Amino acid sequence: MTQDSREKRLDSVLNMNRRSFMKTAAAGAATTAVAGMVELKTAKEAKAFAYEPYPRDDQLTTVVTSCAHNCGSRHMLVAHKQGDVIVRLSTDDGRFQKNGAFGKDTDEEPQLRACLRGRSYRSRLYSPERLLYPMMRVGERGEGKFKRVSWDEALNFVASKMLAIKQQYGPQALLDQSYAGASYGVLHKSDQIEGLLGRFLGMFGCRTNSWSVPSYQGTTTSSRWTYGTIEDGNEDDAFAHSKLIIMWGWNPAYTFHGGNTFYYMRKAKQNGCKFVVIDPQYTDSASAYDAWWIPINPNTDAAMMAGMAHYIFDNNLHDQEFIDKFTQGMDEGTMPEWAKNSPNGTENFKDYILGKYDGTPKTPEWAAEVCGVSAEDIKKLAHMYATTKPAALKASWAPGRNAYGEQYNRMAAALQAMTGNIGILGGCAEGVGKGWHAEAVAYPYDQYANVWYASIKSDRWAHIVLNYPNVSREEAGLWPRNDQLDGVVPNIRGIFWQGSDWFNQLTNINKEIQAIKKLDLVVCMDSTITPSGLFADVLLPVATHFERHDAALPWYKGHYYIHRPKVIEPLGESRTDMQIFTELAYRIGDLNPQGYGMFGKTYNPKANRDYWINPDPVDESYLSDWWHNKVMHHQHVDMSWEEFKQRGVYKFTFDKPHVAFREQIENGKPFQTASGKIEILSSELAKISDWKRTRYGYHVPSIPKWIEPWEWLNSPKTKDFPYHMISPHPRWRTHSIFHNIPWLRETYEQEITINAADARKLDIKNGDIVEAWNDRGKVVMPAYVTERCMPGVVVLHEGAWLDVDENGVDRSGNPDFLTLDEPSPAGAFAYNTVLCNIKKSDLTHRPGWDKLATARSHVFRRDL
Ligand SMILES: Nc1nc2c(c(=O)[nH]1)N[C@H]1C(S)=C(S)[C@@H](COP(=O)(O)OP(=O)(O)OC[C@H]3O[C@@H](n4cnc5c(=O)[nH]c(N)nc54)[C@H](O)[C@@H]3O)O[C@H]1N2
Ligand SMILES: Nc1nc2c(c(=O)[nH]1)N[C@H]1C(S)=C(S)[C@@H](COP(=O)(O)OP(=O)(O)OC[C@H]3O[C@@H](n4cnc5c(=O)[nH]c(N)nc54)[C@H](O)[C@@H]3O)O[C@H]1N2
Ligand code: SF4
Ligand SMILES: [Mo]
Repeated sequence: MTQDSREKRLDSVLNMNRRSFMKTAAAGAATTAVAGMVELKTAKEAKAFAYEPYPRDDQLTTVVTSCAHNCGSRHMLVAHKQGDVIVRLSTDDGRFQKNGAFGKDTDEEPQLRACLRGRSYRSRLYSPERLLYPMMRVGERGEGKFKRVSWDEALNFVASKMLAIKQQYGPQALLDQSYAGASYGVLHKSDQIEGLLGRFLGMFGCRTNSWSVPSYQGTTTSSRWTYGTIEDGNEDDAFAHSKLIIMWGWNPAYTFHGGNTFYYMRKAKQNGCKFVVIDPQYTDSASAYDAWWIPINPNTDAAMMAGMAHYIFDNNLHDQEFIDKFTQGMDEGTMPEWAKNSPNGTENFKDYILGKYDGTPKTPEWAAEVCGVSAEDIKKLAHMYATTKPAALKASWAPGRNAYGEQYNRMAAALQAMTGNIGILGGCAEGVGKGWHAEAVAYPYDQYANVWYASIKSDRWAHIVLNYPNVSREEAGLWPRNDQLDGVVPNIRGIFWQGSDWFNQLTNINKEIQAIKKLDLVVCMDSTITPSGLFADVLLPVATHFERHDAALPWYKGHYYIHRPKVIEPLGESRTDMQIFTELAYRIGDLNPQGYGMFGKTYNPKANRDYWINPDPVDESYLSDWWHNKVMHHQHVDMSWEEFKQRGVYKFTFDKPHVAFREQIENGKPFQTASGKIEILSSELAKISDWKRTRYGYHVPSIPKWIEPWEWLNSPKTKDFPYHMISPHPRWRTHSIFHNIPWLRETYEQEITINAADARKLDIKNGDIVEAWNDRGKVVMPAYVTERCMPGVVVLHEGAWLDVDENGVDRSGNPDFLTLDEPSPAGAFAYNTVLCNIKKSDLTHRPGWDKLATARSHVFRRDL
């Protein structure tokens, strides 16, 4: 085909009005809602309306699918359709699985019942903020002014810009900021490591990767150092067997970590299990389990744990047999020979705790000064933990999302090991806590995944852009390479967002706002007009998981697969991510046939160019291959792909609960570490002498230690900024997703939680509008005054949609205007290492750009 005729064909293909766009008047008509900035043509009248009338079940067809995103779990959604419109969503009622019957719900095969977010998904699908057409920026970057363009124009613009940037600036100029918005699908994946964007930019030959994960880089690094794997999690049903559950910085009532956690924890409670919560807030989990609440100064968990370890050693309550058999470096007797001559590995953990090296025994009294918990309580908890068997110390990720967060998780692992609670039913070794191993990717990801030319600590991008070329490799957190690009700090000229709202979710947004101005290309691929999208040059509308074919994976816990058929046709002109990357690859090949002639075919080997028109047969083929070759072959599932598609779910049943490291403890299988042991002394760290050449950049002790954070309640900075702000995850949102959902918004307000005594000092009453600020930024929101939060600490949930005024003040109450963009050496984001001040404000809070959502929780709290 000549270039000319191909262009013509594509022209007609790409600009074809394939569907009378909009069976969804709701979506079309209201896309003006981004502060009135986006103007679209009026949509055709709808044949069915997404919200009413309310049809009877026998008038509807039923399709099983799953909910989505990086939300802490993965549940079934059942779509009830009229024509091509979803009019109702329900959830698992037992009947879809093998041998299922209506209502089936057993311990072995519990229902995968959706939470309120999932059940509201219909209003996300048809939301006014839904991105329906490609758009290009017309105003200044960040001004939020866009015009609708054809796919042709948008894709050609991106393809030619990519080529120009790569040619001028080399293979590191484009930054991959894909994240987990769609990481729990098998085929349509957004992810830093296995995602579609990484594969696309890597194959194109121009990619800077973002290696540290916001969720749990401290925890991940700790789990890998200690156990050699992040699969250190039990399945949820194991909780039912615990006699003591310590929820350390863990609030599963809000922040999901698996689908049926609460169900099994309730069973534990019924069996007489005791519960403890260590958290600056008295959480709903604390109240649900009538737990002993131990409020703790944020960022001081490693110190409190060290105090517990001291008590346990001092009273000889540790499990010496377990220590001798399974650990390295817990005490002098478990130190390896080689460590004596290592640059960083001569110390053992017990002697550190007893104060042999620094003259400071880490007694409960010492710890009390640091963490604000009384020595009595530290001793009492240590005693409970060491003498109750089995006991689950579930050390969640938030206390690791801190300066030196990795030390907290390592310290927790030391406690888990010294009490012999690893590899046994009812105990807990988590860490990251990934449970059963899912077959996570469909071909073609197995090939060319994760090729990069520079890889930075993810929240350093703005710092690098603003200071280039005066940035050192350790400041950037560069991952080492074995070639001439080792240590070369990238000159970042463009950013891609796919499955990520990172501009809204990373740290120190004011710095990001400065940095983004300097770039040559910003591309946002999303199904929603997001706060990040407002800072893009090009918005590419992406079909949601209801509008494409895939299979869903559990989120860290759970052992099942859920089928995701294409439930409805893609809304507007949206295309799947896979279609967009495939077509972009072909276009780059058109523009530069010598260099990239095969790009499209290599990127998506099963597809031809007509994939843009109809992706279904190719997607089906990838997925059925995945099911046959991986699920059936590797995991010995005997259900056929056809049957799976017909039922919608496959739940594995195990003959006993899945417990991490059971094999190691029961049968002596080596751990996946260098020594084959649980490494309290990390072999890797012990051998490092030149820190600058590592991805850490700075010294990390080879054993768990308490290290003072940069800012916290005991630092001099409290003179100006006396409150420690933590920013946990919201119950009503998945990060920023669902912020614009009116049904959910009725249940909450983006508010800052403050202790009643602090509020009185500041003359702040419940519902008053307040501002919180530090030297990085200022945010405005209502106050929630309560005694459920300890004095000196304020709580502001992450994920509000940023809304900056002309003075740079964020009126939405997004905590990332106050967070610090300096990660911990091991890469942990320091989201919870924040001091600020707070006062009553005359400024107005703006709860969202969405016109429909209204927060009403204050109505119910008025008389508090
Ligand atoms: N202050 C503070 N900030 C935090 C945190 C904190 O604790 N405190 N937590 C951090 C953590 S742990 C995380 S994980 C991050 C989350 O940061 P993000 O991953 O940026 O947050 P999400 O809001 O989940 O954004 C995901 C985006 O992906 C889009 N998306 C979903 N599915 C698809 C798809 O199939 N294709 C495409 N192209 N897009 C899709 C969604 O519409 C959404 O806009 O936030 C971090 N931010
Ligand atoms: N509903 C909902 N569930 C989610 C998500 C969501 O956005 N919404 N996101 C998912 C994702 S991507 C992730 S990474 C996980 C995150 O899971 P987690 O990290 O467990 O969750 P967080 O909500 O950040 O924090 C949990 C608790 O830690 C407390 N905390 C904060 N700082 C400290 C501290 O320094 N010390 C102590 N002891 N406690 C502290 C908070 O008050 C909070 O109650 O959640 C997942 N689940
Ligand atoms: S927990 Fe997650 S997957 Fe489950 S229904 Fe809620 S938002 Fe959806
Ligand atoms: Mo996360």
